[in-house]
Amino acid sequence: MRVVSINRRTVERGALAAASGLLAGYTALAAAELTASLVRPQAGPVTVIGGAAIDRTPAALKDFAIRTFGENDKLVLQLGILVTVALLAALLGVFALRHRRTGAAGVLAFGVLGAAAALGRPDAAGPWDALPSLVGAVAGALVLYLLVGTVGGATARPAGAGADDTEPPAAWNRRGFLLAAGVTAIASTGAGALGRALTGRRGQGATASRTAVRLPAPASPAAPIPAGAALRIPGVSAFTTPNKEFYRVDTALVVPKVDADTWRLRIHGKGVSRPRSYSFAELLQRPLIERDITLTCVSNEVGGPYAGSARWLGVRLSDLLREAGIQAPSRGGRADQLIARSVDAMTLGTPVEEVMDGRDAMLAVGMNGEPLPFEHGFPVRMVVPGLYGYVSACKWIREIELTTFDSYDPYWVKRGWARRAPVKTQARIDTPKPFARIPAGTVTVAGVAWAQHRGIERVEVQVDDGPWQEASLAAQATTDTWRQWSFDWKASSGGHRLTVRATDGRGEVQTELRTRTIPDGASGRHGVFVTVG
Ligand SMILES: Nc1nc2c(c(=O)[nH]1)N[C@H]1C(S)=C(S)[C@@H](COP(=O)(O)O)O[C@H]1N2
Ligand SMILES: [Mo]
Repeated sequence: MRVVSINRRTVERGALAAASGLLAGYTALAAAELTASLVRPQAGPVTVIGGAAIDRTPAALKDFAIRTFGENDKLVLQLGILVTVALLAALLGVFALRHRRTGAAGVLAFGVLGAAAALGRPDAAGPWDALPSLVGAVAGALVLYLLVGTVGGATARPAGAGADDTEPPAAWNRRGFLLAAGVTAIASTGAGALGRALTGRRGQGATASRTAVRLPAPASPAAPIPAGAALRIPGVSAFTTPNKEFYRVDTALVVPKVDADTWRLRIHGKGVSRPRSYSFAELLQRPLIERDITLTCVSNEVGGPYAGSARWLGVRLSDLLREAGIQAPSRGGRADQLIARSVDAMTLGTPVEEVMDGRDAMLAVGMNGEPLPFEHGFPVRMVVPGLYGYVSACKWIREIELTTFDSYDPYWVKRGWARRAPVKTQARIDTPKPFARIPAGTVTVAGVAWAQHRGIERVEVQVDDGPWQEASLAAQATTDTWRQWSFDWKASSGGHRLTVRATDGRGEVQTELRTRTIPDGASGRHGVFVTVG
């Protein structure tokens, strides 16, 4: 009986120690959050460790994460970090039962790791960025040391270690522990909430600057969208994607909130005879172009959701480059790569030739009639028709540097993606959905197809292994936008496979060759299985 009672007390102590560890971890994160709100929200430990993890994730794993978790991938990553911190904290708590000082020192060691991650971020603002992790760790270590102290340092010897050993009196008292733990939990929750509130207030200047923006009318308006560009078939992607539904792909765990009033864009580098810097107001005073352009992500699987079309308003990028004295490489310009840098230290590399070949490459300030949403790059982002987002669409841009493909690899290229990446021709079946059950009779098969800057000339549908049949095309708004299509299918009972393929404006049929998204975008044809009857 006695042995059993010793074990129970040991287990009880262990549980309380683990709880102490959890509380210490919670306190550490809360204190770090509060400190980060004063220093820089992006310097918080979860954000810097998450950022470091994103940067080190192999392309294949990142692809898997995007495929599996979609736009929730960042949430999953952050939850993963929290679960890991909780596990480590609980373990440290149990460990601290026997080695109180070393346990507390362990918390400090994790703080040092967090601080190192903070200082190693490409957008680190300075030594202060280490502070959130360090302050959090000190608070966490103190909590662990004190709470485990109330649980009692020495544990009972292992069962059976000697029947005559009297068990040490329970050094902890349940009430004392609960009181200390309760106070800690409340204080930490308060600190965390205060931190979040302060972080929210930091973004107020940026929010106010966005609210104050009055977008000027374009000097060169977009051509009206032809009435026939939208087929109005239920289930087909809207021709213009509302901002709230527009896909979002980036590495930012905290959406940058940039104050447009202090924002500036610098243009410099190879072949720049007149380095330039522009304020947001200066950009708005220039003649603006307005264009419908479909944006697609290189991580989009065949049939995937990472494509969207918007009406962009912005400054023609080639105008700014010419002002800086830059020539296209085909005209003897020395720089063939344009590196766009964002406020969060992302780098994207775009071919100068494409930007200057007459297409509507722009520094966008407006998206569907409003200033860019923060998630989509406020105050200014790049948009280049015909190129995947990762080689063109820099959000929260702050700098353009002219260089060469030989001398510099931007962020994604360092991680295995191609230096140059024109958008591949794709057609997508939006309706019926994969594995849908539909009644026999006439079924409208419909979706969108895109081959930006080449245009879509033709879309065909194949039922099972039958012949390719011509789909009807909606009007083509511009070659830079996607095009809706539909096909009336006389569906007979049974299981069927529907496959679609597009032909671009140059007469090139979309390949059936299936490739992965890495290194330069997925190819292959979208198909869905459906059951009729
Ligand atoms: N600063 C920054 N800009 C960025 C990215 C990023 O991670 N950081 N991702 C790029 C990628 S991969 C794509 S596909 C587009 C997506 O733009 P959206 O989120 O507005 O749809 O933004 C591009 N611009
Ligand atoms: Mo992308």
